Amino acid sequence: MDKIYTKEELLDMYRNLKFGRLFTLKMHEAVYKGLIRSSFHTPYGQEAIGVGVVSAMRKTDWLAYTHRFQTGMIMRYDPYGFIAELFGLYDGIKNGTAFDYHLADLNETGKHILFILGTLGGTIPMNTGFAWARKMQGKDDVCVVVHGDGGCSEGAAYEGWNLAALHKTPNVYVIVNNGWAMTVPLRRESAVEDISAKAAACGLPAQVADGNNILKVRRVMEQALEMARNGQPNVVEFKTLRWEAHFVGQGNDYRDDKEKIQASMEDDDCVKNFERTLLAQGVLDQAYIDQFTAESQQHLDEMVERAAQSRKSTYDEIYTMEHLYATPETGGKL
Ligand SMILES: Cc1ncc(C[n+]2csc(CCOP(=O)(O)OP(=O)(O)O)c2C)c(N)n1
Ligand SMILES: [Mg+2]
Repeated sequence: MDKIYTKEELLDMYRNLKFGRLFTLKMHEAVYKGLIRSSFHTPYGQEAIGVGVVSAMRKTDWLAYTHRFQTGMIMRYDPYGFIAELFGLYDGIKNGTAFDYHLADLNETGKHILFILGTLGGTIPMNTGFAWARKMQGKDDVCVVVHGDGGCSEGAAYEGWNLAALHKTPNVYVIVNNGWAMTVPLRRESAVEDISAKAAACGLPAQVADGNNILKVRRVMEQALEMARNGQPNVVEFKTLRWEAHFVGQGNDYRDDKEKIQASMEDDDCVKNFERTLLAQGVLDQAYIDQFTAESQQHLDEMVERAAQSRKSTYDEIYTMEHLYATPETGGKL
């Protein structure tokens, strides 16, 4: 039977989901205002995956995220620090040196964010190794490695999955199958529609679920985490659709599935669907939605204004940053 969540758990998921959508809209606007000068990869349409996955995880479980996983990341990190980091400014989580894609926090008492590589696919074997090391150390935390459909078409992914299945590393591999990798549709990158079938061929149990239904995402993820904690690495594939271009400003002319996008926006919007479900169950009412939306928008406006006032890190500050370089000032340690 499906797990039943408490009202507080449901409201918590809702707030994170709605805030994630509003955050995306605000960052989209920030690109056009010239406040974000790196690429911003909008997660429109797939926000439920970030929220569902992170809400199922323990804070001590490790997360290797992707460039389109912002809704999960702002649950782990203070959104203000994340915004200032996106703006490349001193107030950012890594003082504006990592932007949104190269944050890592391997401190035992920190945010448990794993290293990720800009080279797609490589994150998978690297964090299979990390999980293997944790197992050898006798820890019971799970390493969740998120990847897109495109990233899973890189050879490195299969090396990682093979090692995981063989050595029973405590990993859950999350595949966000949104039908596109940059300008390449799924049908031109993979002969198999369910990418997870390829992980299954390596010996990993696989589940496929609707990524636009936050409750399904969370339930499937909870099962996957339990399985991994009990010694069985596995893979979950969430089906969704990328609504926009790869990054803000790319343009969407190459998309040949505009009708599908339209239908998804109208009938399969993860935020609207969850709102409808919670309204029908009486967990919240329209007044709650309106008030939360207004408060979140104000909060986002204030954070953007404050972040925009932050300064850039100086050369000397960057050079001596402990989290970037091992220097004489840090005693040669990272
Ligand atoms: C090995 C490699 N090839 C190409 C790129 C450039 N690149 C960055 S993101 C991306 C598309 C990724 O698609 P997917 O994994 O499906 O994630 P999505 O953008 O859909 O979330 C590409 C091709 C890269 N970073 N690494
Ligand atoms: Mg993709």
